[in-house]
Amino acid sequence: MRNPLGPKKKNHIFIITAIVLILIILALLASNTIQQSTHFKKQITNYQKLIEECRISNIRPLPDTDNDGLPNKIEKIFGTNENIADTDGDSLSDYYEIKKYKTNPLKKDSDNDGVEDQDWEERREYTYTIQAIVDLRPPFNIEQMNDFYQDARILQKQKNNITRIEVILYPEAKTIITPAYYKPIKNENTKKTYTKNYSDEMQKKVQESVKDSKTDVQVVLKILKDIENMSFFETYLPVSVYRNNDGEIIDVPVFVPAESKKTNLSIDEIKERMFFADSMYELRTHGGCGSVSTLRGAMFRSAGLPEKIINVIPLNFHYPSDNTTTRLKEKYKPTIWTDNITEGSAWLVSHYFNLVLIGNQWVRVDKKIGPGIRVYDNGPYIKIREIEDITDYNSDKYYTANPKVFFEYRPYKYLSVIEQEATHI
Ligand SMILES: [Ca+2]
Ligand SMILES: [Ca+2]
Ligand SMILES: [Ca+2]
Ligand SMILES: [Ca+2]
Repeated sequence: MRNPLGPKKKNHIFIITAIVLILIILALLASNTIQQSTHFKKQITNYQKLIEECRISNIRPLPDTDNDGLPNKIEKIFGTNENIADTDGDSLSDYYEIKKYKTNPLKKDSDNDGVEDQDWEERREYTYTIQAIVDLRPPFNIEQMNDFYQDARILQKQKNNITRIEVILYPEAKTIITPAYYKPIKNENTKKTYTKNYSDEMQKKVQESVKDSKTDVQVVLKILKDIENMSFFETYLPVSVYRNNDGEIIDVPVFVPAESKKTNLSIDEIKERMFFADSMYELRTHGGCGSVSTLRGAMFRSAGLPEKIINVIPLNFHYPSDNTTTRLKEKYKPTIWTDNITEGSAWLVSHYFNLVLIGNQWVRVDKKIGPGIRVYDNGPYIKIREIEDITDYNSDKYYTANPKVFFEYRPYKYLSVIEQEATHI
């Protein structure tokens, strides 16, 4: 006869052991998650620190199988799929969810409120954003206005060739710069243009100067360093471009401001110093943003790094009494903020810098790599388009340093600028 208590007792012991085991497993999992997230934070912080200290040239290339901008190593930490750019299929890439929107890359609907993460308003709930409603005249490109730092959509076509646009800026978006091993390439974005007119000799010299660079990031840093040591000629580069019926450039008159000390030079001599890359490189001189992005661009192209120029406009330009302007001024402490504009004085209508293909991502490059929406000591800026060459400018009618003309045509006019804090922490 079997002891009636036997199996029951055994059952109890079994259940208790099972519960204890489950508890141990749960505790281990929890501590592992905590460890993982602390470990992750530490890794990201170290990575960011390296980037911010501009020691990026020391970072070895990291494989990024799905080419979404997140190296496999970082995907492992987040639990995202290193073979799929958009793990949860909500149409936001893993990189954008983690670094731009701060939404959950593993859930289509991060906060379970029934609205998926890609929704225009929903994705503003997880990070600080600035919304600008702006009336823009051409030239601008709405597709190119959507990138890692901002989203844009057309609200309404207005009269007189004006388009009302909503732009959302993501000031907290920080690029992960993943270098690739340096290998010069030849394509559309490395060829010569009208002003990026690098000669064979210039190309040879540039390639010679970067020959010890192991990664594309090192090449970029080397070129930036070289430009730092060149001399500054003149801020102005207001150009008008005259083309014939076939669209070929016939003349590019350069406007020299009255107060310029360089007026004893001929127009051609001025162009040599601030307009054409080949002679700028030879004379080791350059002008303001449009000029220096031409020189930089020609040097990147010479080195076989694909490059474009981007055109940005300053945010909230002429509203000195507006509350948001005051706050943004405090936040970003821009060194140029045009409250009082006088005719003929140098003032900022728009700004130019470069996009360079680094490790398969187009990265913003100004004086440094990855400046985000804040360039130099100014900002924030809104990107309006990408161009190949500074003569694609063709907007001198509107974007002029003459305030009278500027205010008459209003190439852009902000109707409102509103900040919004994240509602989820
Ligand atoms: Ca990846
Ligand atoms: Ca991925
Ligand atoms: Ca996603
Ligand atoms: Ca998501």
